[in-house]
Amino acid sequence: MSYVNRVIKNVQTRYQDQPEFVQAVSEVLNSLHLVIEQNPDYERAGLLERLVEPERTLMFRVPWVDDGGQVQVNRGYRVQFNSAIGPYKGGLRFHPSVNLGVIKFLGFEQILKNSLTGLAIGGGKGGSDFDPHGKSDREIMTFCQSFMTELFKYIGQDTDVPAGDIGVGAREIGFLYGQYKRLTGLNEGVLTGKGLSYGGSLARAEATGYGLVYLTNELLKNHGSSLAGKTVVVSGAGNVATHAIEKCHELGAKVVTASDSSGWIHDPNGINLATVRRIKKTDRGRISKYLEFHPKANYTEGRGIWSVKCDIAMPCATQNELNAADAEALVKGGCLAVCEGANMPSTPEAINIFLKKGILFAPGKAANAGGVATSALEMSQNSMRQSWTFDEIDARLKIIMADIYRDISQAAKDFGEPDNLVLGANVASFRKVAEAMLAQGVI
Ligand code: NDP
Ligand code: 2IT
Repeated sequence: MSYVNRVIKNVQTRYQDQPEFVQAVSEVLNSLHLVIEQNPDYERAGLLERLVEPERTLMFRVPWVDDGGQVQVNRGYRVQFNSAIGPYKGGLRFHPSVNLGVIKFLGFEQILKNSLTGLAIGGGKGGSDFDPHGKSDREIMTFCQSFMTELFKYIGQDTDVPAGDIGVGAREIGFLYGQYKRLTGLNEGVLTGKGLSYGGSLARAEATGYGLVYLTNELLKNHGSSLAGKTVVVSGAGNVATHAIEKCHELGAKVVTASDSSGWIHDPNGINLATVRRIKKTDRGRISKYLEFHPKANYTEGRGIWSVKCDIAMPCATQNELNAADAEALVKGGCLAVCEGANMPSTPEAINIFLKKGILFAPGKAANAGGVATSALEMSQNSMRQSWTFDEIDARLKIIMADIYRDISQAAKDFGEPDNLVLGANVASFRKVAEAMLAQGVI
């Protein structure tokens, strides 16, 4: 059995209770057969075994008191996966579905995504099974303070820099930052996605969604097309989705859907973003409320968003939200490109269908890397005690996304499958991590 297959098999056998982690590892390692064959020294160096084993895994109790005076207990996580390229960097997710396997899949993807940005950031991820839905601001604050009271011991501006992800936005980052400062006395860039008044970066909030659209535009441009006049299906209604919708509209495309974990809306006239923001961001309500403002739109409870006919699909909600049947529906509807805003939103079966049917496909670790790249720009500004303008950061983001597209398509060409950007992204990102790990010895 080949080295790659042996490592995949070991991970599969050992982590049967972590299906998302096994899925992410299998996808990446299956792209690496040729690179590994070309570099026999990798096996002797145990490179893949080291890559799939986090440098450090932290799990901790997060006790907090709810508004009724009842003590609640959640579990906190931080997986410091790989620091070969730089300090651990990656978001925190607060969602009831969070468990060790989910955080490990996100951390593993993050190593490779961060490598693609070309910036000096390693991979990490964390979070909790805490559900922010329906909690008061005081409960959110109390939870964040308790979470940070344990986490602060292990993070720092040069060691591990968390940020937001699902359920963690500006409000949560503010509470986490305040508690870190209170415990350490340090005003340092230990978190990214901070508010502008205390060290945050302009354009960080926009960066993932905008970056996704910039990369999509590069992809289309290189295939003789553009976003102008295209119909786009976006899932989600959070940070990534809303900024993707905004930039799509700016570039002349029409986004006709948005969704949350309850269901999805279809507005053939084009999604009214101000309404979505009012419902989801200001009121923290359900997307179904959209109909009260736009009665001609449709709301469907549950799944089914990918049955809407479109030119471009952008899954921006969560992992495995787009399966084989959804992929078939997109192909049937004449979809041209699928670009992932979320982390691992397409199942392996869905990706195989896209690749087989010649749909342009940009995997999340490349397409959504604009967020973490801009986090690294926030770290730079914090270290320099400077603030750059929105336009400066947006211009850098555009260049970073164009460079990522160039690097992954070049790697795909180098390995004989020019249209396979899954292969391109996995190989291009892995090569840099592998080189850094080899250079630093057995650690
Ligand atoms: P938000 O919390 O801002 O928004 C998440 C959205 O997805 C909400 O609309 C939420 O609905 C929906 N959602 C969450 N879980 C589920 C689920 N299990 N089923 C269906 N819908 C769900 O998160 P982000 O926009 O930040 O993150 C979205 C995706 O993008 C995630 O995969 C994240 O890892 C990825 N990502 C985020 C980056 C960032 O900078 N924020 C960077 C790169 C990737 P509801 O309101 O009902 O919870
Ligand atoms: O998945 C991701 O890249 C993020 N949630 C952003 C991480 C970050 O450190 O900005």
